[in-house]
Amino acid sequence: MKNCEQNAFALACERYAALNVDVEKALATAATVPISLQCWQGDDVAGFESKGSLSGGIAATGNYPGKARTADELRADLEQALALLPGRHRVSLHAIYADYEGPGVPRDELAPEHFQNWIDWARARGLGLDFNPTCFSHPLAADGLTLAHPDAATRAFWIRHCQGSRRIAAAMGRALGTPAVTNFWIPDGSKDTPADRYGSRERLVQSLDEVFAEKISPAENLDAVESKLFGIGLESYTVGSHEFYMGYALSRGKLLCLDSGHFHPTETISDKISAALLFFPELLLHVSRGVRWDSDHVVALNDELQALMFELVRCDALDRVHIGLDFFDASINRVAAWVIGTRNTRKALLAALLEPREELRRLEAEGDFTGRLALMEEFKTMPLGAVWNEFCRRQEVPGDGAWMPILRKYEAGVLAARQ
Ligand code: RNT
Ligand code: ZN
Repeated sequence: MKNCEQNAFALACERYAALNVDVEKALATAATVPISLQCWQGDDVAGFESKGSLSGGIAATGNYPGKARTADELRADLEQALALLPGRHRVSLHAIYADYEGPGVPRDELAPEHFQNWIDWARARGLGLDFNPTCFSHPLAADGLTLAHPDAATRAFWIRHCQGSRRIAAAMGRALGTPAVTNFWIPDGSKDTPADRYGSRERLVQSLDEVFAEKISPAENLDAVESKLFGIGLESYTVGSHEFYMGYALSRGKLLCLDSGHFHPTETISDKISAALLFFPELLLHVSRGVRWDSDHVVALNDELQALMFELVRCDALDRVHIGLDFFDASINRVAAWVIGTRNTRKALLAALLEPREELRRLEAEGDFTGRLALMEEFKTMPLGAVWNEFCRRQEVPGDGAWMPILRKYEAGVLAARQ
């Protein structure tokens, strides 16, 4: 078997070399690009704050056994997932995952000390951390409005929470020596047609300006804002639409976050990358998979994921685009969901790095669109799998076909004991 795999890799290298593709270079780059794992896949976006239910127009469906109930369990699950993932990683935390002893702290009083356990854990494992204020699953977000709320006191509460979140993120960035990307996503919108859209959007601008008033070094924290098309129960209007945040982020020097599940079904974020990169120094991605009403299915190795990774590589933008994951599925083994979605993301990245870019550009420049199409199509059946398994071997993680047995053991041992 070992010999077969080595032969398969050697043959694959020959095929790519014939197209002038440097496989070694692709392997080296694929290993260094960080992918940020969303902590919330581990427990259906529940967090440790209360027993309240998930709100904000998002939903995790399913009740697969074994979900993490404590920060220690969540970290154990993350470690199991990370052990099966090649390449560099970060972990993205939400404010509701604060981990501390003693009485509960209101969200607008959360501070770096409530995340010290996470920081210590990340430092010990060489992981960077990213952060998200949690503007949902809370009584003050019950009517679907937070930073755009008409009530000034409610708005002020969420502003304080978002301000505190930036300080928490900066502490993480400082402690770990790599800036945390703090992503601001709010659910604000309405189920039915509003009479005054301008007012709520104007309030959101004012709230965000207050949130970002404090100067924080980009060496410690980077702010991103995330748009959305609609949420469940918020079908008619979203305050933070794509145009809203394009304008806001551009005028305020913030990162634009593009979530692949947040646009019309035939509208893809892959096409937005090159346009946005001409105006934004940096972007954040929420790599996800929209299926009908749900924007958060586990990332599959499909055409859109591949198109997205092609764009990052073709635009030479791997150092300007932060890759974060954003899916949550409670209907399958949650640790496996991380592994499947993350491996797919990096596999698509590796495929993009193996693209015969120069040859395709040459054909395009010469107006040979027939040749371009022929090569793009034939590229799809190039021996990516052999290169991927070699990549996993060098990164000292199991190749395809070899990680699932490890996870089944983890499920039978650790997860089953959580009943
Ligand atoms: C919701 C947004 C947001 C959340 C996370 C949990 O539609 O995509 O990014 O999924 O913050
Ligand atoms: Zn998202």
